[in-house]
Amino acid sequence: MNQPLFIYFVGTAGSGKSSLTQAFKLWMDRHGFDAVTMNLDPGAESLPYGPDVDIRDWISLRQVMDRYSLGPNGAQIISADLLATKAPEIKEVVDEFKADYFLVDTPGQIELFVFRDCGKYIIDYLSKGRALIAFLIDSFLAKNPSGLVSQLLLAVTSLFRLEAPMSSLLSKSDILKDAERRQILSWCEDPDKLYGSITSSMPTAYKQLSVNLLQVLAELGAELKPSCISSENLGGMEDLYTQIQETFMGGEDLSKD
Ligand SMILES: Nc1nc2c(ncn2[C@@H]2O[C@H](COP(=O)(O)OP(=O)(O)O)[C@@H](O)[C@H]2O)c(=O)[nH]1
Ligand SMILES: [Mg+2]
Repeated sequence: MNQPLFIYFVGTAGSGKSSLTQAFKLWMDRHGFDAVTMNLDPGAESLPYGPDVDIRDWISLRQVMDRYSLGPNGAQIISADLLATKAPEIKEVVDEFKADYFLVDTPGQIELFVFRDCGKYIIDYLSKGRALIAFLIDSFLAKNPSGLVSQLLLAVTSLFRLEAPMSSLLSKSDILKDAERRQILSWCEDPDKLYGSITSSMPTAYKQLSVNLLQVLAELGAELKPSCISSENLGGMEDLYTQIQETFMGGEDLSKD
């Protein structure tokens, strides 16, 4: 492959982005694929993997706090904006690797990458046309139907903001009991079931809102139907790999075996 593919792991804080970066890298190594990890979170204190490319080499949250007399939240915002200014230097390092895949761990708080302009800027600068957003839906939050819908809406917002193909993943699926997993997947397949579960204890005034939101999700179709994945037991890694192939190569297998 000439041009590398970039997989951006995006999701709410704690949804498992850093863990999945580590676990998918492990899976790719085991299968003989050439993957490089990249950390884009300047505020990451400890990571479950040693990033090959690390934004902390350019931006230190502590230094931003000291320099601008900010607390951690303000410094996260400035750091996110600084991220875009470092794009040319990051690209130089990226080009040196000559890897097939870059697994990109995005900042802990989703709004820093999705709501500010730096996320789209970085994606376009590093990987225009060669980026997949792997959107993590946290299983723990998705057990509740409104938690699932809120995350699906965030996935739609991310798609809208980042303008790149997306795969949605039900992360940490190992924590779900079989019945819970089936329930979540059936909500994703059947909007009527989801509507029933979501409105059963909802005040009437908000039911129409649910109808409208679920209609938006139904119209967006397959893109948002998650597949289960677990960084704990490596379940679902092959499906993610297949989705990457289908998105960029029309299903052609790039296996090096
Ligand atoms: N059981 C289980 N826990 C996970 C999994 N992925 C992440 N976690 C845990 O969820 C928490 C948040 O994970 P992290 O990767 O830091 O999330 P991030 O904020 O999105 O980067 C950590 O305590 C992880 O150990 C998983 O697949 N299974
Ligand atoms: Mg993280």
